[in-house]
Amino acid sequence: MKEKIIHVLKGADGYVSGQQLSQFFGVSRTAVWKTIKNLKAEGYNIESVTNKGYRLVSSPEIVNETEMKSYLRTKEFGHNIIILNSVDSTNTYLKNLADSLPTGTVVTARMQTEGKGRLGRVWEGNMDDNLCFSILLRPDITPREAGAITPLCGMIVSRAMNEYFSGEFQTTIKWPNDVIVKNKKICGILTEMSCEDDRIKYIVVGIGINVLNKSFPSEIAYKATSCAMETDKLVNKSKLLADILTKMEKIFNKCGYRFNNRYMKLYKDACATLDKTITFYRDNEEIIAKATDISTDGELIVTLEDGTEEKVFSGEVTVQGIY
Ligand code: BT5
Repeated sequence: MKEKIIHVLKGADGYVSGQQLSQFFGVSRTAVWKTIKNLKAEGYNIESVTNKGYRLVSSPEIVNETEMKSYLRTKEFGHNIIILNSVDSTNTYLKNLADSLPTGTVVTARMQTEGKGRLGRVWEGNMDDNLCFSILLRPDITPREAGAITPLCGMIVSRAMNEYFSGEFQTTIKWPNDVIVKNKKICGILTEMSCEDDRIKYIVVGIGINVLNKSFPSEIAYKATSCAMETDKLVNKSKLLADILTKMEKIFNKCGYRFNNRYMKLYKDACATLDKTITFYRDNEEIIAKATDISTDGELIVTLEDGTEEKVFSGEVTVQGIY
């Protein structure tokens, strides 16, 4: 009922009367009034004027279940959502409960006290700066194949953000999975999994998007950016989250969870590393090469200065002009 009323108020040009809403949904006017009261308690600013009805003035600035679901177009992803004020890490929280939760469950928080990057690194973010969330997946793939999930999610987030921020800014991907805007990182992804024998029990994909940050700690200021630093457009985090989950379910259902040929064009189109000069380390030796292609497993194919080709599997590459 809450989602339905919000949907009508959003689509309305002006006021909608309690009478109209009660007739439309076949409920009493008291039921409408109670629902509006609950929506206000959730942070919706709804104006009520006698003899005119209700008008939606603004939606909550933090992720809100009703708001998110009013945009969500999925069968599974995001239907079960846990919204927290503060948590150590949404990934850790979801992993601890994963065995008892349905696939597609999402955990999001206004603040992480121990936001994690890969290899024990830290993911920075103050209260309400980030849209940070984790999603629980149970794909039927092997642990080795799961290496594709992070870059695929990077590509999906990049596409969803490009649609959301169309005309404002464009994102691309720094191989394998940092989402970047004008050579600076706007989103990081951390995938963690639990396996049994050679099968995956579950995968938790954690996504952190810098939304409202106005500045960053000095160590990362040169390579980090946020939506607020790139555009004045107000960001509805609930919609952005719903858009990402909708795209994620659609693409995974259509193309699967393996890095296959169907993904190749989508990934290459999003990847800013190709055709650039890169630096990587092999046995502590610094190597300069040109990034020429992506392999069917998602590795970066590079051409060394002597013309030989090599595959770079993961880890740190510095891309000229990026970071
Ligand atoms: C990542 O690791 O980029 C993965 C970040 C995943 C964060 C999400 S938030 C929801 C979920 N819960 C968690 O606890 N984590 C996930 P990595 O590629 O290792 O990059 C980490 C590096 O990025 C750091 O060492 C910094 O240099 C830089 N960094 C840290 N915070 C940043 C930020 N807010 N924006 C841009 N760069 C940042």
